[in-house]
Amino acid sequence: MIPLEQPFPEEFARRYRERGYWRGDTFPEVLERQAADRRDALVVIGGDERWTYGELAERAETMAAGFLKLGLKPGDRVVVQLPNIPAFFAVTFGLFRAGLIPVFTLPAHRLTEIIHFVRKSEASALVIADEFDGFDYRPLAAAVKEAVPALAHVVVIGEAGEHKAASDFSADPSCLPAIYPDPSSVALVQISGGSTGLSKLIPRTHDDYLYSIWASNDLCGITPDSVYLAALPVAHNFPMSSPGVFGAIYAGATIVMAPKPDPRTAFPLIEQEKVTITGLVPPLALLWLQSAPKLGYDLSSLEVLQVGGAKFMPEAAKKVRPVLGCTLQQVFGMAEGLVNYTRLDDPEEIIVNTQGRPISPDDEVLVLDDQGQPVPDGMPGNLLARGPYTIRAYHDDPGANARSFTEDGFYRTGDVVKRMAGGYVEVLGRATDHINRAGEKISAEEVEDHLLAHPAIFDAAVVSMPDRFLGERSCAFIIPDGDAPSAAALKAWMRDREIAAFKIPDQVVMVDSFATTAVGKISRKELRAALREQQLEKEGTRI
Ligand code: OOB
Repeated sequence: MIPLEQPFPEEFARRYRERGYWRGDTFPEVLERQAADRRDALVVIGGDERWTYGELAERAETMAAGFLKLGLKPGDRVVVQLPNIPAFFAVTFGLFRAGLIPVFTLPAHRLTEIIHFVRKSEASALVIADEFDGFDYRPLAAAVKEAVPALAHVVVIGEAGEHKAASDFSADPSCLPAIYPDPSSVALVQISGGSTGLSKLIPRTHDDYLYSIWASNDLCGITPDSVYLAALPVAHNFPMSSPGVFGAIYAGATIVMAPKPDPRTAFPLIEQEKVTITGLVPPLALLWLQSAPKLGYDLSSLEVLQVGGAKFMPEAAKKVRPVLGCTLQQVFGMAEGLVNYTRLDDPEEIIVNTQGRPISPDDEVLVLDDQGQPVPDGMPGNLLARGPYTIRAYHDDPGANARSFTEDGFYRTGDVVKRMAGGYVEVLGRATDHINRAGEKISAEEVEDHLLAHPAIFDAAVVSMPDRFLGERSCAFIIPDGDAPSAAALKAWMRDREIAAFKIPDQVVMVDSFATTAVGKISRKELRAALREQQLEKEGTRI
Protein backbone atom coordinates (compact mmCIF):
# COMPACT_ATOMS: atom_id res chain seq x y z
CA MET A 1 0.00 0.00 0.00
CA ILE A 2 1.39 3.41 -0.94
CA PRO A 3 1.62 5.39 2.30
CA LEU A 4 -0.61 8.44 2.67
CA GLU A 5 1.58 11.30 3.78
CA GLN A 6 1.77 15.05 3.64
CA PRO A 7 5.40 16.05 3.27
CA PHE A 8 5.72 19.37 5.16
CA PRO A 9 9.47 20.00 5.40
CA GLU A 10 10.74 19.78 8.98
CA GLU A 11 11.76 23.46 9.24
CA PHE A 12 8.20 24.51 8.31
CA ALA A 13 6.61 21.96 10.64
CA ARG A 14 8.77 23.27 13.46
CA ARG A 15 7.79 26.85 12.72
CA TYR A 16 4.07 26.04 12.56
CA ARG A 17 4.31 24.28 15.91
CA GLU A 18 6.36 27.04 17.52
CA ARG A 19 3.87 29.67 16.40
CA GLY A 20 1.05 27.67 17.96
CA TYR A 21 -0.82 26.77 14.78
CA TRP A 22 -0.24 23.08 15.06
CA ARG A 23 -1.24 22.14 18.57
CA GLY A 24 -0.62 18.43 18.57
CA ASP A 25 -4.36 17.79 18.70
CA THR A 26 -6.16 15.02 16.79
CA PHE A 27 -9.75 14.48 15.60
CA PRO A 28 -10.58 11.61 17.99
CA GLU A 29 -9.36 13.72 20.92
CA VAL A 30 -11.52 16.66 19.84
CA LEU A 31 -14.69 14.58 20.11
CA GLU A 32 -13.57 12.86 23.29
CA ARG A 33 -12.99 16.25 24.92
CA GLN A 34 -16.40 17.53 23.90
CA ALA A 35 -18.12 14.38 25.09
CA ALA A 36 -16.48 14.88 28.49
CA ASP A 37 -17.10 18.63 28.72
CA ARG A 38 -20.62 18.85 27.30
CA ARG A 39 -22.09 15.37 27.30
CA ASP A 40 -25.71 16.53 27.10
CA ALA A 41 -25.32 19.39 24.65
CA LEU A 42 -26.82 18.83 21.20
CA VAL A 43 -24.26 18.13 18.52
CA VAL A 44 -26.36 17.17 15.52
CA ILE A 45 -29.96 17.39 14.40
CA GLY A 46 -31.15 15.64 11.26
CA GLY A 47 -34.49 14.11 10.27
CA ASP A 48 -36.02 12.77 13.49
CA GLU A 49 -32.68 12.47 15.21
CA ARG A 50 -31.16 14.78 17.82
CA TRP A 51 -27.87 13.53 19.20
CA THR A 52 -25.89 14.88 22.10
CA TYR A 53 -22.10 14.98 22.19
CA GLY A 54 -22.22 12.03 24.58
CA GLU A 55 -24.36 9.99 22.21
CA LEU A 56 -22.21 10.83 19.21
CA ALA A 57 -19.07 9.70 21.05
CA GLU A 58 -20.77 6.41 21.96
CA ARG A 59 -21.97 5.83 18.43
CA ALA A 60 -18.51 6.66 17.08
CA GLU A 61 -16.94 4.10 19.43
CA THR A 62 -19.40 1.47 18.26
CA MET A 63 -18.56 2.25 14.65
CA ALA A 64 -14.84 2.16 15.42
CA ALA A 65 -15.16 -1.26 17.04
CA GLY A 66 -17.30 -2.49 14.13
CA PHE A 67 -14.75 -1.46 11.51
CA LEU A 68 -11.86 -2.99 13.42
CA LYS A 69 -13.75 -6.25 13.94
CA LEU A 70 -14.21 -6.49 10.18
CA GLY A 71 -10.44 -6.82 10.10
CA LEU A 72 -9.51 -3.29 9.11
CA LYS A 73 -6.20 -2.07 10.50
CA PRO A 74 -5.27 1.45 11.62
CA GLY A 75 -4.01 3.36 8.58
CA ASP A 76 -6.42 1.61 6.19
CA ARG A 77 -8.50 3.89 3.99
CA VAL A 78 -12.27 3.89 3.85
CA VAL A 79 -14.21 5.63 1.10
CA VAL A 80 -17.20 7.45 2.60
CA GLN A 81 -20.14 8.37 0.40
CA LEU A 82 -22.89 9.71 2.62
CA PRO A 83 -25.51 12.42 2.34
CA ASN A 84 -26.22 15.03 5.03
CA ILE A 85 -27.44 12.70 7.77
CA PRO A 86 -26.32 12.46 11.43
CA ALA A 87 -24.73 9.07 10.74
CA PHE A 88 -22.09 10.92 8.72
CA PHE A 89 -20.53 11.94 12.05
CA ALA A 90 -20.84 8.55 13.71
CA VAL A 91 -19.02 7.03 10.72
CA THR A 92 -16.40 9.75 10.35
CA PHE A 93 -15.52 10.02 14.04
CA GLY A 94 -15.72 6.22 14.28
CA LEU A 95 -13.08 6.00 11.58
CA PHE A 96 -10.96 8.65 13.35
CA ARG A 97 -11.30 6.75 16.64
CA ALA A 98 -10.16 3.52 14.97
CA GLY A 99 -7.19 5.22 13.27
CA LEU A 100 -8.78 4.59 9.85
CA ILE A 101 -8.64 7.27 7.17
CA PRO A 102 -11.85 8.50 5.55
CA VAL A 103 -11.76 9.43 1.86
CA PHE A 104 -14.68 11.81 1.33
CA THR A 105 -16.74 11.60 -1.85
CA LEU A 106 -19.97 13.33 -2.81
CA PRO A 107 -23.45 11.80 -2.94
CA ALA A 108 -23.51 12.91 -6.61
CA HIS A 109 -20.59 10.66 -7.54
CA ARG A 110 -21.38 7.54 -9.49
CA LEU A 111 -19.73 4.23 -10.31
CA THR A 112 -16.93 5.59 -12.50
CA GLU A 113 -15.77 8.08 -9.90
CA ILE A 114 -16.16 5.80 -6.89
CA ILE A 115 -14.11 3.08 -8.61
CA HIS A 116 -11.39 5.67 -9.21
CA PHE A 117 -11.39 6.80 -5.56
CA VAL A 118 -11.40 3.24 -4.20
CA ARG A 119 -8.54 2.20 -6.50
CA LYS A 120 -6.46 5.30 -6.06
CA SER A 121 -6.75 5.26 -2.26
CA GLU A 122 -6.42 1.43 -2.11
CA ALA A 123 -9.46 1.47 0.17
CA SER A 124 -10.48 -1.63 2.10
CA ALA A 125 -14.02 -0.48 2.76
CA LEU A 126 -16.76 1.72 1.34
CA VAL A 127 -19.50 3.27 3.48
CA ILE A 128 -22.78 4.27 1.85
CA ALA A 129 -26.35 5.10 2.79
CA ASP A 130 -28.93 2.64 1.46
CA GLU A 131 -30.78 5.28 -0.50
CA PHE A 132 -30.86 9.01 -0.88
CA ASP A 133 -32.78 11.38 -3.11
CA GLY A 134 -34.27 8.54 -5.13
CA PHE A 135 -30.93 6.81 -5.75
CA ASP A 136 -30.09 3.34 -4.41
CA TYR A 137 -26.38 3.21 -3.54
CA ARG A 138 -26.31 -0.55 -2.86
CA PRO A 139 -26.10 -1.76 -6.47
CA LEU A 140 -23.48 0.91 -7.11
CA ALA A 141 -21.42 -0.41 -4.19
CA ALA A 142 -21.84 -3.99 -5.41
CA ALA A 143 -20.53 -2.99 -8.82
CA VAL A 144 -17.54 -1.22 -7.23
CA LYS A 145 -16.75 -4.35 -5.25
CA GLU A 146 -16.88 -6.45 -8.37
CA ALA A 147 -14.60 -4.05 -10.25
CA VAL A 148 -12.13 -3.72 -7.37
CA PRO A 149 -11.75 -7.06 -5.58
CA ALA A 150 -9.35 -5.50 -3.03
CA LEU A 151 -12.33 -3.63 -1.62
CA ALA A 152 -13.18 -6.07 1.14
CA HIS A 153 -16.26 -4.50 2.74
CA VAL A 154 -19.29 -2.38 2.00
CA VAL A 155 -20.97 -0.97 5.09
CA VAL A 156 -24.46 0.47 4.78
CA ILE A 157 -26.31 3.01 6.88
CA GLY A 158 -29.90 1.73 6.74
CA GLU A 159 -31.08 -1.45 4.99
CA ALA A 160 -27.93 -3.28 3.99
CA GLY A 161 -29.26 -5.76 1.41
CA GLU A 162 -26.32 -7.95 0.36
CA HIS A 163 -23.81 -5.76 2.26
CA LYS A 164 -23.00 -5.25 5.97
CA ALA A 165 -25.31 -3.19 8.12
CA ALA A 166 -23.68 -0.58 10.35
CA SER A 167 -26.57 -1.19 12.76
CA ASP A 168 -25.13 -4.69 13.41
CA PHE A 169 -21.91 -3.20 14.79
CA SER A 170 -21.66 -3.54 18.55
CA ALA A 171 -19.62 -1.67 21.09
CA ASP A 172 -16.41 -3.30 22.29
CA PRO A 173 -14.06 -0.85 23.97
CA SER A 174 -11.44 -3.59 24.34
CA CYS A 175 -10.59 -3.57 20.64
CA LEU A 176 -10.16 0.19 20.29
CA PRO A 177 -6.62 1.55 19.94
CA ALA A 178 -5.23 2.76 23.26
CA ILE A 179 -3.24 5.53 21.64
CA TYR A 180 -4.31 8.38 19.43
CA PRO A 181 -2.87 8.91 15.97
CA ASP A 182 0.25 11.02 15.48
CA PRO A 183 -0.96 14.62 14.92
CA SER A 184 1.31 14.96 11.90
CA SER A 185 -0.20 11.88 10.26
CA VAL A 186 -2.91 12.03 7.61
CA ALA A 187 -6.38 12.31 9.18
CA LEU A 188 -8.54 12.33 6.08
CA VAL A 189 -8.53 12.61 2.32
CA GLN A 190 -10.35 15.30 0.37
CA ILE A 191 -10.70 15.16 -3.40
CA SER A 192 -9.66 17.84 -5.84
CA GLY A 193 -12.10 19.39 -8.25
CA GLY A 194 -9.51 18.49 -10.86
CA SER A 195 -8.47 20.61 -13.81
CA THR A 196 -6.62 17.87 -15.64
CA GLY A 197 -8.26 14.49 -15.93
CA LEU A 198 -9.45 12.56 -12.93
CA SER A 199 -9.79 13.95 -9.41
CA LYS A 200 -6.66 13.83 -7.32
CA LEU A 201 -6.47 12.80 -3.67
CA ILE A 202 -5.65 15.47 -1.10
CA PRO A 203 -4.23 14.07 2.16
CA ARG A 204 -4.79 16.42 5.12
CA THR A 205 -3.09 15.94 8.48
CA HIS A 206 -4.66 16.34 11.93
CA ASP A 207 -2.28 19.25 12.57
CA ASP A 208 -2.98 21.18 9.41
CA TYR A 209 -6.72 20.56 9.05
CA LEU A 210 -7.44 21.28 12.71
CA TYR A 211 -5.50 24.53 12.46
CA SER A 212 -7.63 25.68 9.53
CA ILE A 213 -10.71 24.72 11.54
CA TRP A 214 -9.97 26.43 14.87
CA ALA A 215 -8.58 29.53 13.18
CA SER A 216 -11.73 29.68 11.02
CA ASN A 217 -13.87 29.36 14.14
CA ASP A 218 -12.11 32.38 15.66
CA LEU A 219 -12.72 34.60 12.70
CA CYS A 220 -16.25 33.37 11.96
CA GLY A 221 -17.37 33.90 15.55
CA ILE A 222 -18.27 30.26 16.28
CA THR A 223 -19.11 29.60 19.95
CA PRO A 224 -20.90 26.77 21.76
CA ASP A 225 -24.13 28.73 21.12
CA SER A 226 -23.70 28.71 17.35
CA VAL A 227 -26.03 26.62 15.24
CA TYR A 228 -24.53 25.70 11.85
CA LEU A 229 -26.83 24.62 9.03
CA ALA A 230 -25.11 22.11 6.76
CA ALA A 231 -26.89 22.99 3.51
CA LEU A 232 -24.15 22.00 1.04
CA PRO A 233 -23.03 18.35 0.96
CA VAL A 234 -20.80 18.04 4.05
CA ALA A 235 -18.09 16.13 2.21
CA HIS A 236 -17.08 19.37 0.50
CA ASN A 237 -14.16 21.12 2.12
CA PHE A 238 -16.15 24.36 2.55
CA PRO A 239 -19.05 23.04 4.71
CA MET A 240 -16.70 20.53 6.33
CA SER A 241 -13.97 22.82 7.57
CA SER A 242 -14.46 26.49 6.77
CA PRO A 243 -15.35 26.29 9.64
CA GLY A 244 -18.34 24.13 8.76
CA VAL A 245 -19.41 21.05 10.63
CA PHE A 246 -15.98 20.22 12.03
CA GLY A 247 -15.69 23.80 13.26
CA ALA A 248 -19.02 23.38 15.03
CA ILE A 249 -17.80 20.20 16.74
CA TYR A 250 -14.49 21.80 17.64
CA ALA A 251 -16.40 24.64 19.33
CA GLY A 252 -19.05 22.46 20.98
CA ALA A 253 -21.78 24.02 18.82
CA THR A 254 -24.80 22.38 17.15
CA ILE A 255 -25.12 21.20 13.55
CA VAL A 256 -28.40 21.00 11.66
CA MET A 257 -28.20 18.68 8.66
CA ALA A 258 -30.31 19.84 5.71
CA PRO A 259 -30.93 16.97 3.31
CA LYS A 260 -31.07 19.54 0.51
CA PRO A 261 -30.11 23.21 0.26
CA ASP A 262 -33.28 24.60 -1.38
CA PRO A 263 -35.22 27.32 0.47
CA ARG A 264 -38.25 25.12 1.19
CA THR A 265 -36.05 22.61 2.97
CA ALA A 266 -33.61 25.02 4.59
CA PHE A 267 -35.84 27.90 5.72
CA PRO A 268 -38.10 25.87 8.05
CA LEU A 269 -34.95 24.39 9.61
CA ILE A 270 -33.49 27.86 10.17
CA GLU A 271 -36.74 28.98 11.79
CA GLN A 272 -37.23 25.91 13.99
CA GLU A 273 -33.65 25.36 15.10
CA LYS A 274 -32.62 29.02 15.26
CA VAL A 275 -29.71 28.56 12.89
CA THR A 276 -27.04 31.25 13.29
CA ILE A 277 -24.67 30.52 10.40
CA THR A 278 -24.61 28.62 7.13
CA GLY A 279 -22.57 28.41 3.92
CA LEU A 280 -23.81 28.43 0.33
CA VAL A 281 -22.48 28.53 -3.22
CA PRO A 282 -23.48 31.67 -5.19
CA PRO A 283 -26.39 30.15 -7.21
CA LEU A 284 -28.03 28.99 -3.99
CA ALA A 285 -27.43 32.33 -2.33
CA LEU A 286 -29.24 33.94 -5.28
CA LEU A 287 -32.13 31.52 -4.88
CA TRP A 288 -32.35 32.22 -1.14
CA LEU A 289 -32.31 35.98 -1.80
CA GLN A 290 -35.19 35.57 -4.25
CA SER A 291 -37.21 33.24 -2.05
CA ALA A 292 -36.79 34.75 1.41
CA PRO A 293 -39.24 37.63 0.97
CA LYS A 294 -41.78 35.33 -0.75
CA LEU A 295 -41.77 32.33 1.57
CA GLY A 296 -42.09 34.36 4.76
CA TYR A 297 -40.13 32.21 7.23
CA ASP A 298 -38.56 33.77 10.27
CA LEU A 299 -34.85 33.85 9.40
CA SER A 300 -33.96 36.41 12.06
CA SER A 301 -31.68 34.01 13.95
CA LEU A 302 -29.28 33.95 10.99
CA GLU A 303 -26.24 36.09 11.81
CA VAL A 304 -23.80 35.08 9.09
CA LEU A 305 -24.27 33.85 5.54
CA GLN A 306 -21.06 32.54 4.07
CA VAL A 307 -20.84 32.39 0.29
CA GLY A 308 -17.99 30.68 -1.53
CA GLY A 309 -16.92 28.02 -3.99
CA ALA A 310 -17.33 30.37 -6.94
CA LYS A 311 -17.37 34.11 -7.51
CA PHE A 312 -20.23 35.92 -5.83
CA MET A 313 -20.96 39.00 -7.89
CA PRO A 314 -21.02 42.34 -6.02
CA GLU A 315 -24.57 43.12 -7.24
CA ALA A 316 -25.85 40.01 -5.50
CA ALA A 317 -23.51 40.37 -2.52
CA LYS A 318 -24.97 43.83 -1.82
CA LYS A 319 -28.41 42.36 -1.28
CA VAL A 320 -27.53 39.95 1.50
CA ARG A 321 -27.75 42.37 4.41
CA PRO A 322 -30.94 44.19 3.33
CA VAL A 323 -32.80 41.02 2.26
CA LEU A 324 -31.64 38.45 4.80
CA GLY A 325 -30.70 40.80 7.62
CA CYS A 326 -27.38 39.09 8.26
CA THR A 327 -23.68 39.61 7.61
CA LEU A 328 -22.25 38.24 4.40
CA GLN A 329 -18.93 36.49 4.63
CA GLN A 330 -17.20 35.73 1.34
CA VAL A 331 -15.12 32.57 1.41
CA PHE A 332 -12.54 31.83 -1.25
CA GLY A 333 -10.87 28.54 -0.51
CA MET A 334 -9.70 25.28 -1.96
CA ALA A 335 -9.57 21.70 -0.76
CA GLU A 336 -5.78 21.88 -1.17
CA GLY A 337 -5.62 24.39 1.68
CA LEU A 338 -5.59 28.18 1.50
CA VAL A 339 -8.85 29.78 2.63
CA ASN A 340 -9.60 33.51 2.44
CA TYR A 341 -12.44 35.15 4.35
CA THR A 342 -13.85 38.62 4.57
CA ARG A 343 -13.93 39.44 8.28
CA LEU A 344 -17.29 39.90 9.98
CA ASP A 345 -16.42 43.46 10.98
CA ASP A 346 -14.95 44.50 7.62
CA PRO A 347 -16.52 47.56 5.97
CA GLU A 348 -19.44 46.61 3.68
CA GLU A 349 -17.38 47.78 0.69
CA ILE A 350 -14.76 45.06 1.37
CA ILE A 351 -17.37 42.39 2.14
CA VAL A 352 -19.21 43.04 -1.11
CA ASN A 353 -16.28 43.52 -3.46
CA THR A 354 -13.57 41.14 -2.32
CA GLN A 355 -13.15 37.45 -1.64
CA GLY A 356 -11.41 38.14 1.64
CA ARG A 357 -7.88 37.59 2.89
CA PRO A 358 -6.03 34.50 4.12
CA ILE A 359 -6.68 32.94 7.51
CA SER A 360 -3.13 32.84 8.77
CA PRO A 361 -0.31 35.36 9.19
CA ASP A 362 1.86 32.51 7.87
CA ASP A 363 -0.11 32.00 4.68
CA GLU A 364 2.43 33.02 2.07
CA VAL A 365 0.68 34.30 -1.02
CA LEU A 366 2.33 35.14 -4.34
CA VAL A 367 0.68 36.87 -7.30
CA LEU A 368 2.85 36.26 -10.37
CA ASP A 369 2.71 36.96 -14.07
CA ASP A 370 3.03 34.13 -16.62
CA GLN A 371 6.82 34.44 -16.50
CA GLY A 372 6.80 33.90 -12.76
CA GLN A 373 7.55 37.53 -11.85
CA PRO A 374 5.59 39.23 -9.04
CA VAL A 375 2.95 41.71 -10.19
CA PRO A 376 2.22 44.89 -8.23
CA ASP A 377 -0.88 45.01 -6.02
CA GLY A 378 -3.99 45.83 -8.00
CA MET A 379 -2.79 44.00 -11.13
CA PRO A 380 -4.07 40.58 -12.21
CA GLY A 381 -1.76 37.62 -11.70
CA ASN A 382 -1.59 33.92 -10.92
CA LEU A 383 -2.15 33.05 -7.28
CA LEU A 384 0.27 30.69 -5.53
CA ALA A 385 0.13 29.75 -1.87
CA ARG A 386 2.15 28.03 0.82
CA GLY A 387 1.36 27.81 4.50
CA PRO A 388 0.45 25.89 7.62
CA TYR A 389 -2.63 24.21 6.12
CA THR A 390 -1.81 24.09 2.38
CA ILE A 391 -0.70 20.73 1.06
CA ARG A 392 2.72 20.14 -0.41
CA ALA A 393 1.67 17.24 -2.65
CA TYR A 394 -1.24 15.19 -3.95
CA HIS A 395 -1.25 11.49 -3.15
CA ASP A 396 0.72 9.35 -5.58
CA ASP A 397 0.63 11.65 -8.58
CA PRO A 398 4.11 12.81 -9.66
CA GLY A 399 2.80 14.38 -12.87
CA ALA A 400 0.19 16.50 -11.11
CA ASN A 401 2.65 17.37 -8.36
CA ALA A 402 5.23 18.61 -10.84
CA ARG A 403 2.58 20.79 -12.50
CA SER A 404 0.82 22.03 -9.39
CA PHE A 405 3.67 22.80 -6.99
CA THR A 406 6.79 24.92 -7.36
CA GLU A 407 10.13 23.53 -6.25
CA ASP A 408 9.94 25.52 -3.05
CA GLY A 409 6.53 24.10 -2.20
CA PHE A 410 4.05 26.74 -3.35
CA TYR A 411 0.71 25.42 -4.63
CA ARG A 412 -0.29 26.87 -7.99
CA THR A 413 -3.97 27.52 -7.38
CA GLY A 414 -4.78 28.12 -11.05
CA ASP A 415 -6.76 31.20 -10.01
CA VAL A 416 -6.16 34.65 -11.45
CA VAL A 417 -6.56 37.28 -8.75
CA LYS A 418 -5.89 40.88 -7.95
CA ARG A 419 -4.40 41.62 -4.55
CA MET A 420 -5.30 44.80 -2.78
CA ALA A 421 -4.30 46.75 0.28
CA GLY A 422 -4.40 44.68 3.46
CA GLY A 423 -3.93 41.43 1.52
CA TYR A 424 -7.53 41.23 0.33
CA VAL A 425 -7.97 39.42 -2.96
CA GLU A 426 -10.48 39.64 -5.73
CA VAL A 427 -10.87 36.54 -7.89
CA LEU A 428 -10.91 37.51 -11.56
CA GLY A 429 -10.88 34.14 -13.26
CA ARG A 430 -8.54 31.25 -13.66
CA ALA A 431 -5.72 30.00 -15.77
CA THR A 432 -6.65 26.32 -15.76
CA ASP A 433 -9.25 24.53 -17.83
CA HIS A 434 -12.07 23.61 -15.57
CA ILE A 435 -15.68 24.57 -15.39
CA ASN A 436 -16.89 25.95 -12.07
CA ARG A 437 -20.52 24.89 -12.32
CA ALA A 438 -22.32 26.24 -9.27
CA GLY A 439 -19.23 25.54 -7.18
CA GLU A 440 -18.64 22.02 -8.53
CA LYS A 441 -15.36 21.94 -10.40
CA ILE A 442 -15.44 19.91 -13.62
CA SER A 443 -12.33 18.98 -15.56
CA ALA A 444 -12.77 19.70 -19.29
CA GLU A 445 -10.34 16.91 -20.06
CA GLU A 446 -12.25 14.33 -18.02
CA VAL A 447 -15.53 15.11 -19.80
CA GLU A 448 -13.80 15.14 -23.20
CA ASP A 449 -12.37 11.69 -22.48
CA HIS A 450 -15.89 10.38 -21.87
CA LEU A 451 -17.22 12.01 -25.04
CA LEU A 452 -14.40 10.56 -27.14
CA ALA A 453 -15.51 7.08 -26.12
CA HIS A 454 -18.73 7.63 -28.10
CA PRO A 455 -18.57 5.75 -31.44
CA ALA A 456 -20.09 8.65 -33.38
CA ILE A 457 -17.78 11.32 -32.00
CA PHE A 458 -14.60 12.19 -33.85
CA ASP A 459 -13.41 14.94 -31.52
CA ALA A 460 -14.74 16.94 -28.58
CA ALA A 461 -13.77 20.06 -26.67
CA VAL A 462 -15.48 21.13 -23.48
CA VAL A 463 -15.51 24.74 -22.31
CA SER A 464 -17.20 26.90 -19.71
CA MET A 465 -19.84 29.42 -20.76
CA PRO A 466 -21.13 32.20 -18.52
CA ASP A 467 -24.50 31.31 -17.04
CA ARG A 468 -26.81 33.67 -15.22
CA PHE A 469 -27.81 31.11 -12.67
CA LEU A 470 -25.00 28.55 -12.44
CA GLY A 471 -22.19 31.10 -12.81
CA GLU A 472 -20.75 28.83 -15.48
CA ARG A 473 -22.25 26.00 -17.49
CA SER A 474 -20.44 23.39 -19.53
CA CYS A 475 -20.61 23.43 -23.29
CA ALA A 476 -19.33 20.53 -25.41
CA PHE A 477 -18.24 21.19 -28.98
CA ILE A 478 -18.48 17.98 -30.93
CA ILE A 479 -17.17 16.96 -34.32
CA PRO A 480 -19.33 13.96 -35.21
CA ASP A 481 -17.97 10.92 -36.96
CA GLY A 482 -20.79 10.20 -39.43
CA ASP A 483 -24.33 10.86 -38.18
CA ALA A 484 -24.37 13.26 -35.28
CA PRO A 485 -26.19 12.00 -32.18
CA SER A 486 -28.86 14.41 -30.92
CA ALA A 487 -27.96 16.44 -27.84
CA ALA A 488 -30.57 14.53 -25.84
CA ALA A 489 -29.24 11.15 -26.98
CA LEU A 490 -25.72 12.23 -26.16
CA LYS A 491 -26.68 13.35 -22.66
CA ALA A 492 -28.49 10.06 -22.07
CA TRP A 493 -25.42 8.19 -23.27
CA MET A 494 -23.25 10.22 -20.89
CA ARG A 495 -25.57 9.30 -18.01
CA ASP A 496 -24.97 5.65 -18.85
CA ARG A 497 -21.26 6.25 -18.28
CA GLU A 498 -22.20 6.36 -14.57
CA ILE A 499 -20.64 9.67 -13.74
CA ALA A 500 -21.86 12.49 -11.50
CA ALA A 501 -24.78 14.27 -13.17
CA PHE A 502 -23.09 17.67 -12.81
CA LYS A 503 -20.44 16.53 -15.33
CA ILE A 504 -22.94 15.95 -18.15
CA PRO A 505 -22.59 18.87 -20.60
CA ASP A 506 -25.33 21.46 -20.22
CA GLN A 507 -25.02 22.51 -23.84
CA VAL A 508 -23.94 20.59 -26.94
CA VAL A 509 -22.79 22.32 -30.13
CA MET A 510 -22.13 20.23 -33.24
CA VAL A 511 -19.42 21.58 -35.53
CA ASP A 512 -17.82 20.34 -38.73
CA SER A 513 -14.32 21.09 -37.61
CA PHE A 514 -12.37 22.98 -35.01
CA ALA A 515 -10.96 25.32 -37.67
CA THR A 516 -10.38 28.53 -35.78
CA THR A 517 -8.82 31.80 -36.70
CA ALA A 518 -5.62 30.54 -35.16
CA VAL A 519 -3.16 29.07 -37.63
CA GLY A 520 -1.18 25.90 -37.23
CA LYS A 521 -1.31 23.49 -34.37
CA ILE A 522 -2.74 24.93 -31.21
CA SER A 523 -2.89 23.45 -27.72
CA ARG A 524 -6.10 22.04 -26.30
CA LYS A 525 -6.16 24.98 -23.99
CA GLU A 526 -5.96 27.51 -26.83
CA LEU A 527 -8.52 25.51 -28.79
CA ARG A 528 -10.97 25.61 -25.88
CA ALA A 529 -10.42 29.35 -25.46
CA ALA A 530 -11.01 29.98 -29.18
CA LEU A 531 -14.19 27.88 -29.26
CA ARG A 532 -15.46 29.66 -26.18
CA GLU A 533 -14.85 33.05 -27.81
CA GLN A 534 -16.66 31.95 -30.99
CA GLN A 535 -19.67 30.80 -29.04
CA LEU A 536 -19.77 33.94 -26.91
CA GLU A 537 -19.81 36.06 -30.06
CA LYS A 538 -22.52 33.88 -31.57
CA GLU A 539 -24.76 34.00 -28.54
CA GLY A 540 -24.07 37.68 -27.98
CA THR A 541 -23.28 36.85 -24.37
CA ARG A 542 -19.82 38.36 -24.22
CA ILE A 543 -19.38 39.82 -20.79
C1 OOB B 1 -13.78 25.33 -2.63
O1 OOB B 1 -12.88 24.32 -2.84
P1 OOB B 1 -12.67 23.49 -4.18
O2 OOB B 1 -11.46 22.69 -3.97
O3 OOB B 1 -13.95 22.81 -4.56
O4 OOB B 1 -12.42 24.56 -5.34
C2 OOB B 1 -11.37 25.50 -5.26
C3 OOB B 1 -11.52 26.52 -6.37
C4 OOB B 1 -10.61 27.72 -6.23
O5 OOB B 1 -9.32 27.45 -6.69
C5 OOB B 1 -11.36 28.73 -7.08
O6 OOB B 1 -11.13 28.48 -8.44
C6 OOB B 1 -12.80 28.44 -6.79
O7 OOB B 1 -12.83 27.08 -6.38
N1 OOB B 1 -13.37 29.26 -5.71
C7 OOB B 1 -13.78 30.55 -5.86
C8 OOB B 1 -14.28 30.95 -4.60
N2 OOB B 1 -14.15 29.91 -3.75
C9 OOB B 1 -13.61 28.89 -4.45
N3 OOB B 1 -13.75 31.38 -6.93
C10 OOB B 1 -14.23 32.63 -6.73
N4 OOB B 1 -14.73 33.07 -5.56
C11 OOB B 1 -14.78 32.28 -4.47
N5 OOB B 1 -15.29 32.73 -3.32
O8 OOB B 1 -14.53 25.74 -3.51
C12 OOB B 1 -13.78 25.93 -1.27
C13 OOB B 1 -13.04 25.35 -0.26
C14 OOB B 1 -13.03 25.91 1.01
C15 OOB B 1 -13.80 27.04 1.26
C16 OOB B 1 -14.55 27.60 0.24
C17 OOB B 1 -14.55 27.04 -1.02
